Amino acid sequence: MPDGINIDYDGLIPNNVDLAGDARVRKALETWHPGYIDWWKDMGPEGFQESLVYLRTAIGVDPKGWAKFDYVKMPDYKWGILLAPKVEGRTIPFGKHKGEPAWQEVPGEYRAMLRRLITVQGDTEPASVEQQRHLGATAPSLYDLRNLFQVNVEEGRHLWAMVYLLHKYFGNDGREEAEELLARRSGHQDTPRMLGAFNEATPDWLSFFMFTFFTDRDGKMQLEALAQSGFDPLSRTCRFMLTEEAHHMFVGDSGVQRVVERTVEAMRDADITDPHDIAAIRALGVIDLPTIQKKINLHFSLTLDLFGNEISTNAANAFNAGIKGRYREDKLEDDHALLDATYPVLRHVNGQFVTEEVPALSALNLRLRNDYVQDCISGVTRWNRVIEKAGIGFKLALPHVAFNRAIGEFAGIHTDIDGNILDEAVWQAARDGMLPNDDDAAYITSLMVPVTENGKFAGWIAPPKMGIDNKPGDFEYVQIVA
Ligand code: BYC
Repeated sequence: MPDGINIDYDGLIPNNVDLAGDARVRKALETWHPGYIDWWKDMGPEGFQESLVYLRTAIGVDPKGWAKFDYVKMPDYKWGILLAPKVEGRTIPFGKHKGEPAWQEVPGEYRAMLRRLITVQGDTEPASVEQQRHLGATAPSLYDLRNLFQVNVEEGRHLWAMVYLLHKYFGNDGREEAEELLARRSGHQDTPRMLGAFNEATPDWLSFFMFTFFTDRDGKMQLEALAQSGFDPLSRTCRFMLTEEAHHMFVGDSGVQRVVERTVEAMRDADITDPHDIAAIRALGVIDLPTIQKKINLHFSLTLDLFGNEISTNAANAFNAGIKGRYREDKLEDDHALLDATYPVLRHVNGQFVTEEVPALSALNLRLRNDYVQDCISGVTRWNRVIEKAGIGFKLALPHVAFNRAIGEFAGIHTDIDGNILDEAVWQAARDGMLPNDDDAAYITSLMVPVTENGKFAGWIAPPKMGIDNKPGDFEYVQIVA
C-alpha cells in the first residue's frame, strides 16, 4: 500500500501517488508513455541511448535518503511520479484565500490559470533536453558526460511530474496539453517551445554550464514560488523537484568554476598576468576570462527574460488567487496579501532609468527576479575568489538588468553591460565585445573535443574536487556502447 514516502515500482510508472488505485490516470499515463519514449529516443541525448550511465534514481521522497546510484541505460531510467509527502492540515499560505485549507482539487475559477502555469513549467523540461542533445559528442570527461545525462533524465522526470498533474486534474484539456508537450520542439520555426530562452541553442559545454547555473536557477526560483501554491498537488510536486534541481545547479556552478580554475592555472604556468591578452591565453588551449564574461552576459540576460514583465497582472492574479507565491513565502513576515504594499521597480521612462513604487502585487515577477539575482551573485563571488587567489586582476560580474533584454521594461532599448543606454549604431558596434561573437564561438568549438578515457579531462577544464557518489577519480561513469 503506498504510504506517500515509498515508491511503488510494480507497474510501468513508478509512483507514490497510488496510480494502481487510479485506473483512469494510470491508463492515461500508460497511453502517453510510448510517445514519451519515442520523444526521448528522437530528441534525447544523441548517440548514447545504449550506453550504461551511472545514474541516481529516486527510490523515495524522504530528503534523508531518496536516491540510489547504479548503471542504467537511459531509455530504461525509472521516470516516476513523485510528490513530497503531504503535510496534514496545510493551509493556503498567501493571497485572498490565505488560511483556508489547501486545495486537493483544482478550484474551478483558477483552472485556466493553473493549467497555463503547469503547461509552461512542463514545456521547459523537454526543451532543455532538446537543447542539450548534441553535447554528449563533445563531453570533456566521463564525469561530465554522466552529469549531463543525470540532468537530462531528471528534466525528463520533471516533464512527467507536470504531465501527471495535467492528466490527473485537467481532463481532456490536460491530455491535449500533455500531447503538445511532446510535439513542440526547441528552436523550431513553427512549433517552438513556449519561453524565449528555451529556444536558444546550447552549442558547447561552457554554454551548458552557464545554462545549468543561470537557467536552471530560474527553474529553482519558479519551482520555489509554485511550491508555495495553495493547490497542494502542485506544491508537493515542486517540492520534490527542487530536491533534484540542486544537483543541476551544482553542475553549472562547479562547471564554470572548473573552467575558471583551469584558465587561471594555465595563465600562471605560462606567466601571463594580463587577462586581456586573449591571443596568448587562447594559445594555451583554455578559455580566456573575457570570453567567460561574455557567456555570463548572454545567459544571465536570456534568463532574466524568463521572469516575464516586471509589472504583470498575471503574476498579481496568480498571487491573489493563492496559486503562485513568492520565494520562501512561508519564511516572509508580512500580511501575505500585499493589498496595500508597494515595491520599487526600475523602469525606462523617456530615455532614462527611474525607480517607481508600484503596487507590490503587480511587481511580483520582479521581486522573484531580484531574489534570483541575489542567488546568482553568490556563484559569481565564488568564481571571483578563484581568480583573486591566482593573483589575476579580473572580476567577473553580472551585467546590468537592462542589458540585452527582450521581455519587459527594457525590451525596446539597448544598453552596455553597465546599463548605459546605447543607440542602435553604437549597440551594433559594441555588441561583439559584450556577447559571444563568431570568433569566440569558433574558438570554443575548437576546444570541444571529447575525452572518454576514465579519469581524464579536456585541457580547458579542471577535474572536480570530488567524484559523484564518492567515486574515485578514475571511475567509469559511462560505459559507452556505440
Ligand atoms: N518568453 O505577465 P507576463 C525551468 C509571456 S525554468 C515568451 O509578463 P507572467 C527549467 C507570458 O507567457 C522555469 N513569452 O508574464 C530550467 C504572457 O503570455 P500570455 C519555468 C513570455 O505570466 C532549466 C505574456 O508574455 N517555469 O523550470 O507573469 C531547465 C505576458 O506575461 C516570456 C516557469 O516559468 C518569455 N520569456 O510570467 C529545465 C513557471 N515571459 O499568457 C527547466 C511558470 C512572459 O499573455 N510560468 N511571456 O499569452 C510562469 O510563472 C509565467 O508564465 C512566467 C511569465 C513567469 C514565465
